[in-house]
Amino acid sequence: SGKYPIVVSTWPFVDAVRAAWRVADGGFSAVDAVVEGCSTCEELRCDGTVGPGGSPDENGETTIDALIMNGATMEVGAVAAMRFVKDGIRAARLVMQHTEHTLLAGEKASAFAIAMGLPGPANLSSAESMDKWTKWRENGCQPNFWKNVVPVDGCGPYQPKCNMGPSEGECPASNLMGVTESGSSYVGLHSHDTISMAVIDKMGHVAVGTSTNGATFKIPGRVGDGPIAGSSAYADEEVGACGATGDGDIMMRFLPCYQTVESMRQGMGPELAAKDAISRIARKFPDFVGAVVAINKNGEHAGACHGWTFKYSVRSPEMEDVKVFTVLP
Ligand code: SD4
Repeated sequence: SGKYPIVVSTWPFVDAVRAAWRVADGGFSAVDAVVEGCSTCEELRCDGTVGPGGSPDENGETTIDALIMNGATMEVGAVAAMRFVKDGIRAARLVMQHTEHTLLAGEKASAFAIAMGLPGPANLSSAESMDKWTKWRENGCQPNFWKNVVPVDGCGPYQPKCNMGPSEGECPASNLMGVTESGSSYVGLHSHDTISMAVIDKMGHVAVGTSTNGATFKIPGRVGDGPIAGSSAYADEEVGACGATGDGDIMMRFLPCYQTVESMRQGMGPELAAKDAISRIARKFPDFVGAVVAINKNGEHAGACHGWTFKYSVRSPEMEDVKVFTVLP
């Protein structure tokens, strides 16, 4: 029918959506279009938080989390905490298309991608990422992602504020010894965005992909929601697809994209399904910041968000160019 192809992406990543649209409009598969769209954002370093040279971790290193899912076959490929290869979404596709695995992590994810022909080993740091990191250290290393610890020299290493053995339960307030409670803070969240993109191709096949540097100044080793199927993205071409962005540490506990797609399967429209998935998280974590965008097989799309204003981009046959939609919390 005339309603396909359709491309939907988190944020105003207009160039990425255009790139995916050209591929899908040319008759190529949803998977190809998703790879083209997400890798465009990696090359452009969208928002300074996707691709090489983006958000550094506490050690100043930039890593990549990426995922691709084929909603026709339910195959998934993903890479987590990949440090030496710039092409996150292409590495994820290699995992999906050439292995029986779903997720490769760390240095071995880089080694796999290089062995399969992607350029590397490459340094993912840039002048911008090192500058961000230097400023963060000069400003006392806030915000960070620790709770109940004492920084030994102001920027780590860190020690537990109290012993939390199995019988001791929660860290008692009396043991906090006057140390400023920074808690886990997401003040910097607006500077770490994810591209999560869904495509329905001309044949009606659906795919999704995600690529991100994860959370800015994360603890090294942290893996976010980016490479987790059902969390940052999900596609089932019987129903539709979903992409997510935001505070992945919390969102990945709720699999909001799986929730959204399953709600659409049960008959909810994209808007209700997206809102329901977000409100399930907000009920438990009222301070969380995040958003999902959903699309069903009729081409209806909607977003829902909490804690920030969300924007998503769409290109469909009835549009002249990419349109950006704004969603209020
Ligand atoms: C993460 N979800 O790693 C990503 C970051 C993000 O907007 O999307 N921020 O938690």
